[in-house]
Amino acid sequence: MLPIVSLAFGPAELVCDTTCENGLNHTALFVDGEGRVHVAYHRKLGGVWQVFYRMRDSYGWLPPERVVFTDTADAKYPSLAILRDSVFLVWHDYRVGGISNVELFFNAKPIYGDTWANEERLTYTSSGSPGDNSYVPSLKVVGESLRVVWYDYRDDPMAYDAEVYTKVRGPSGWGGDVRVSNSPENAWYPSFASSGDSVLYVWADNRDGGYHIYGNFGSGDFPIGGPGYYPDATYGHGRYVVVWQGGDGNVYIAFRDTVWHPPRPLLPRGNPQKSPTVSTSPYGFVVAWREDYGPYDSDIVGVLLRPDLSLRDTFRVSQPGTQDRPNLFVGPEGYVHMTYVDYSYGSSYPRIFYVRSLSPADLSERPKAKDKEIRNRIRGRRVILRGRYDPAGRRLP
Ligand SMILES: [Ca+2]
Ligand SMILES: [Ca+2]
Repeated sequence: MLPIVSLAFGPAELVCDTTCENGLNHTALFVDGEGRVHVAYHRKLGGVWQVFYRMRDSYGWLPPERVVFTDTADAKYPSLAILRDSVFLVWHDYRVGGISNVELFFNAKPIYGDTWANEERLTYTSSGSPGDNSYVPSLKVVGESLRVVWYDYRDDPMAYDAEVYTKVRGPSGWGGDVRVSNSPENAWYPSFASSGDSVLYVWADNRDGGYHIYGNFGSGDFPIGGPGYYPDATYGHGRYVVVWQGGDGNVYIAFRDTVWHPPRPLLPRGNPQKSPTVSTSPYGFVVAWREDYGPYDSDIVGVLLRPDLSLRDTFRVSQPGTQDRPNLFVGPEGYVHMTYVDYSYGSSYPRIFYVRSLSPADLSERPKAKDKEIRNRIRGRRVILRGRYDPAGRRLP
């Protein structure tokens, strides 16, 4: 039986309408403490992908800002974070050596600044072999610092052995590149989550023949589950939570409190499920993914989970055609913000939409308490109102 869909979303707002994509890193959306929505994406201009940024404040969407201006080389998959009133972007960029040497770049500006004047190249590997590439960075705030993870072919530029790397930007700038994974084969599409000084890295790893989900707390890789691809991770309520696209077409979830618990399919219902992402909320966790309902219709759907990861509610953002690659951000009040890529104009004409839930993510359990409160108030007023009143409610002498 399907649970009733009850978390509702407001109307979908178009963020970018002409050939734009994002979201493979799950971190192209950020909502700051003032409720401003920040989105990064790449958009095709004259046949070349360039990085853009756009903000929505209480007055609506501000004009898009172009961040990269190299007309001859692609720049793709920006990841975004806000820290201390500044916007930070990291992306992978083809300007140094094209497809033979993709490198990470970084830029930053004040939230209400209008120029991106702090561009910095973040990776400098050049082994001389083709394919010495750094791909799909994911940037997050960790304490008072920024941490980025990505996958990198510097250890085997013939492209059979990508490894996960990370680096941190503290008060004195970016530190050195640190290798995280130790796979004899490819380690792809990393995500991470942190609690205090502890950082869990996760990725898709093909050391076992076919891709499985592996993880690492900074020393020693371990298997988490699989077969699977495209993992995402979060920390909250005393738990590390990992989700991924399983090899059988279901989204899987696994978690660790003091030990790892076995993975399980999250909401198997016969439709292929892809590209999951997970976020902590004040009331538990939120997971969103792409679910295929037919060859030409996919929607973004998801679940609200209690802190113990039991199912509380589901949601579905219905739109004609194919929607994919949801990015999630749950604010401190529990509102669920999402962006996704819409392919309803065709796979060559992707667009980006933004939606926000109409209520916090605890909707399904709060109304009962609220109703009771309201009933009590009404009952109380009836007691007070006993006596003689005119039809407008004025007390008669
Ligand atoms: Ca390189
Ligand atoms: Ca759809």
